[in-house]
Amino acid sequence: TQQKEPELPFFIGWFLLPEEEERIKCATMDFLKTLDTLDAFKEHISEFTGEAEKEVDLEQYFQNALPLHCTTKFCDYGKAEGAKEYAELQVVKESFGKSDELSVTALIVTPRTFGARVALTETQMKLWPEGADKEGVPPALLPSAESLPGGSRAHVTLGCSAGVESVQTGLDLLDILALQKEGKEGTQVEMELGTLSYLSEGRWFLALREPITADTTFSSFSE
Ligand code: 2AM
Repeated sequence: TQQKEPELPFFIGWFLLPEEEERIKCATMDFLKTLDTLDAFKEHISEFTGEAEKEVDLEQYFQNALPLHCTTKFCDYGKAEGAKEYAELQVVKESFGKSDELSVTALIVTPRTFGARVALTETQMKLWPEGADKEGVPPALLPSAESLPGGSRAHVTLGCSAGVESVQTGLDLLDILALQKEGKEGTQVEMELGTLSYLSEGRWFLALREPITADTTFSSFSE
């Protein structure tokens, strides 16, 4: 008899509990509402709209269809490199269905993506695949990705602009972190949630004064 291989999911990661999802969505939407009214943001509005003077409603600008989560491994139903090996790791199998708390330490906004930076704990790093920070990173961004500590790419995609895929959020995050490391921060604005920095070309980074924590379940998603 033929033994059918168990199918691999679309992706694996930490999924926010429904009530947490609502809370995070509200808090981050409030931030977007404030951001697009700031003079500092309006000064660079053309980087979002393509024209100066035009207004943008960031809440409409970013869309997200998936449940809020932090991807550990994009498996693509087994087509992604290393998917099977990852799913078979003892630590992955043991963690399935378990609760875990994620800590969000910053928010990023670019013309392409809106995301939350996740600071992984040492234990959570055990679920972060080897080489995940560099996977599929465009050559121009690779030196940056390699210069940052492991887990730097960890994030929750909160939204993407029209036609942009969510994989872009992690790349935008790496890009911003590398610029910060080089000391390329421009304008800084103090906000209720923390310090907002502008990093040119429509890239914004909000370092949260207090991390936002969220309860999650380590699980998988398939469409
Ligand atoms: P995200 O983690 O930035 O949100 C389904 O597309 C999910 O898998 C999304 O959460 C997406 O991005 C993530 N994803 C898609 N392609 C990926 C890739 N090549 N590497 C890492 N994550 C990917």
